[in-house]
Amino acid sequence: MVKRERWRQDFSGWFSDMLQEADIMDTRYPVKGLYVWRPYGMKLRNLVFSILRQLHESSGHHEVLFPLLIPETLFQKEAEHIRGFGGQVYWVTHGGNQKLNIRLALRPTSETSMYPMFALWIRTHADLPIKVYQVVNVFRYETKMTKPMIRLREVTTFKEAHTAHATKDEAESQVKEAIKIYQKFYDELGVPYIVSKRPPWDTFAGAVYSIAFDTITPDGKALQIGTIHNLGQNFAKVYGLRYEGVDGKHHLVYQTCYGISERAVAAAIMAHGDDDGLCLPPQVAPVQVVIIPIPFKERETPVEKVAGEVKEELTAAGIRAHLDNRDLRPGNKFYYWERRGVPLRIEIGPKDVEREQITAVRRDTGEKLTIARKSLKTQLVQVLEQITNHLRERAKKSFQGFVNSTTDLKSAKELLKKRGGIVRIPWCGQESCGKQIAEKTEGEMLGEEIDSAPTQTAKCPICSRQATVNALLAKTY
Ligand code: 5CA
Ligand code: ZN
Repeated sequence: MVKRERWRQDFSGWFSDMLQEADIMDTRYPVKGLYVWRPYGMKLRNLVFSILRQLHESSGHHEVLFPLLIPETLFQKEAEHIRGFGGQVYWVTHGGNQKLNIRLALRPTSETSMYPMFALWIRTHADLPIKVYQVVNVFRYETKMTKPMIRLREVTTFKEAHTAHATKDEAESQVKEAIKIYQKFYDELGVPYIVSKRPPWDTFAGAVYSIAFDTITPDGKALQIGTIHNLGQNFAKVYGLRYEGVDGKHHLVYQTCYGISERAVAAAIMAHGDDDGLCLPPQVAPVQVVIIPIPFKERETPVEKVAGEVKEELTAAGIRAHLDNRDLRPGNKFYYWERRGVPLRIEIGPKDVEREQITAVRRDTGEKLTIARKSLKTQLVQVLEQITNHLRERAKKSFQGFVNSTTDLKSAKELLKKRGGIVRIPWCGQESCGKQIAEKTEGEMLGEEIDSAPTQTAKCPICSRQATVNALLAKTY
């Protein structure tokens, strides 16, 4: 049985203790909203983002790297964008003792640094599409409560992709491709999600519309773990992104952008953890298999030597294996690696050596397996795959328990209050009704669910007109 009392009831405490205990982050850095990645956390972060990089590369995105500083003159150009981000920008005002003529913004996101350069790169239709991404730090002076990995003032790992296209249709398809990329990414991590189109009042600053991925925290709140924005021609107009078409005329481009931060790492940690600590999906576990020799003083058996051989064998097979030969009691080592979420522990004692076998213990189920040395590699690969699937299914089940449907406001409010999670309710799609639905249920409107439709007879609970979409409501993080 998985123990998930504290994980559920004091998720916040569980999460911050885990970051510290599992050597993920040090949260004691003396600036609010800034934290330190520690070695094990850094490895985890890199493995998570290598999946995302791979998905971008294989779909024709190219990596770039833009400067951190953006001159105020460029930053201020898109009126909506500055209205949305203005209050969150850190400004560099001095160089040494010299006051700068033009203040420099620490990028809160990179539209305003990238697009003026895109304008220089785009001449004709042959220069399109542009599909680039970078993984950088961005700064946002967040005023809501900061939280390690979840709400940062320095987002250390911001994967932002930016595209430019000749036509509106192409930009529209790009949004669809981005949704697919994010689906694959979170499916790989076994992180459950729901996709919705944000309501107009919650659209990204400067976008035509925004699509968001939300997961649900163990304590029942919605957490936005990625967004995709169709920017239309809003930025193209102000930064002059024009191309010469086959018709010999000049046209404005259409753009999209989409981003995921280290919140994705937090999402993976929270989706799979339990009261004993982290429980990492094998794909991103810095150590996939830990080998712990169990020597017996009275008996002379080559336990250590065999453990070393097993480690070599697994490493050669491409498995991230670690041999823990520290001078500690095995029980202490078990605990140590359990907290860190290593998917599989191998124990090798004198009996195992004699019988040419190993004992393996799964982190997710606690199940003990005896595996013959000669079939070790193939069996372990299979077990790791079983762990991956089990974690994904378990997280999905827990998520589904948090998504409820209803048709009336009163029960929506009750559900949000008692069970939390996400509540699905029919909506006519009008802004004024949407705002009232949120108000009357004391929830936040995530938006209209993608790939879902209300029944033919469903009515908007405010105006009683026929519902055209399903609204998603939640308490948010
Ligand atoms: N330029 C666009 C797309 S790259 C953009 O900035 N979109 S965003 O503001 O929605 O950010 C993308 C994702 O980054 C969000 O969905 C959220 O998951 C994450 N994020 C945003 N702000 C923070 C923050 N302060 N700390 C951690 N993650 C954040
Ligand atoms: Zn309505």
